[in-house]
Amino acid sequence: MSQHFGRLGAMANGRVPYDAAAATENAEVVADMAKLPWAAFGAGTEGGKAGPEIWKEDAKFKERQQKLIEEAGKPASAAKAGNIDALKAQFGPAAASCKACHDSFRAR
Ligand code: ASC
Repeated sequence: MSQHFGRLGAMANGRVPYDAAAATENAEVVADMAKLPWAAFGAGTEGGKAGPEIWKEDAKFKERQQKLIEEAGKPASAAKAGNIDALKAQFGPAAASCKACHDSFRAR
């Protein structure tokens, strides 16, 4: 996820030239992947890089999931529509939704 989000960010932040096909491809992977991790945090899966708060703060964890799914989906729609300005504007909030969950729930 980080790889694909990073490629998108390089374009959104102008570190590499904007490539519409690459932006769409990477944004779609990000949007799809944002929906996938959650089944891996069920009962009995505690540990690894996941902080113990995940299993103690269920409502907050679910709220962060929904936020990621929502925010990480937007750049894909913008990329498909060829709307670079929207994609640039949406990248920051999508990154913030990654960070919000990591700050609260990633093991330190
Ligand atoms: C990334 C990545 C994250 C997020 C986060 C945003 O590219 O791997 O986890 O962006 O750093 O703040």
